[in-house]
Amino acid sequence: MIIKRPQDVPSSEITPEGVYVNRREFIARAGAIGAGIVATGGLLGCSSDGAREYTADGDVASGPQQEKPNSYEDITTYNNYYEFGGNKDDPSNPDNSGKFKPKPWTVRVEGMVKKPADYNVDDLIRQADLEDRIYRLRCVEAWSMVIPWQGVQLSKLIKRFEPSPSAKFVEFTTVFRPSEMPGQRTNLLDWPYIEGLRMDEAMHPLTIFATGIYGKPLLAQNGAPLRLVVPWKYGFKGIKSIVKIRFVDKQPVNTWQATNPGEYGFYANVNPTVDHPRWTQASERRVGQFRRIETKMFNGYADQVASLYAGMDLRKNY
Ligand SMILES: Nc1nc2c(c(=O)[nH]1)N[C@H]1C(S)=C(S)[C@@H](COP(=O)(O)O)O[C@H]1N2
Ligand SMILES: [Mo]
Repeated sequence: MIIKRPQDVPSSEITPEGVYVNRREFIARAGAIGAGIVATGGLLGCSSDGAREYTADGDVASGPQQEKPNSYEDITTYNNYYEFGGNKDDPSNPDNSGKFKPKPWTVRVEGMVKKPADYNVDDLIRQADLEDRIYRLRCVEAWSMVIPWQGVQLSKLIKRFEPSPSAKFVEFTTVFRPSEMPGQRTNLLDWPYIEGLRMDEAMHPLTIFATGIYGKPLLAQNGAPLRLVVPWKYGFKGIKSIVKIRFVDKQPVNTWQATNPGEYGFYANVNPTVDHPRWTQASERRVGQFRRIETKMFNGYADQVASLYAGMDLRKNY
């Protein structure tokens, strides 16, 4: 069971005015809001499928897979978001992401679907249940973080869009705004960034669209206002600042696969037995710690997702 946010908290209170305008002020205010949430207790959930209770210090209060979440500072300053630059500290630098406007935001739903439309992101999220979940993010360069996300199960949104039976995959696209995203004025990648999931992966209860971290709205560097989180996959599947969801019958070509197919595939399941050509995937370093830890199959979510890949050769389908 997941304890939900009270329905009577308007999203205008969860997302304070001016949040994205002045980052320093936002962090100060969000800190106060975050402490408030911890003090009231009821807003943070504990569940069997991902969500955990955490304290103001980030300690996990209970749960079988308890892991200490990374600090808000780590999560918001060590990022991959090439639209804001190629270094880990580029996306949080206001020189790169300070012009980005995540409000208002529209998501276009199209393709093989009964209810194609432009959906306002606040309406979309308000109508779904916002849940708190702690997931490990595993990046392909063998680092990881544990992040307390807020988000909605993607399956709940997809059901509302009513995909047709011929839709076998979902393709996601990041916003293209070179005037707000300096990386898009370079050829670091082919823009816009694209990702894809098989329909059953998109419908899996662990897959969420995240809108917040530690009870605070997502900052630009983490993919504001809406990004994908697929906890058993490598980090690059977690496409940020999504503006388009397309239902298709053919496997989409994702950006990293198009850029370097020998190194990055479509599935990107965390797999300690299949090394990346340039580095081991058998162990990882948690950001903020020095010791390396053993990487678990499917990032530790094997009991919940291994059946999705029964009979597939995971060396070929990397
Ligand atoms: N649009 C877009 N989405 C993206 C990326 C990117 O460069 N552009 N980087 C990906 C990679 S490689 C990782 S590891 C995660 C990092 O998410 P975080 O910065 O919130 O931890 O975002 C993914 N989503
Ligand atoms: Mo990554």
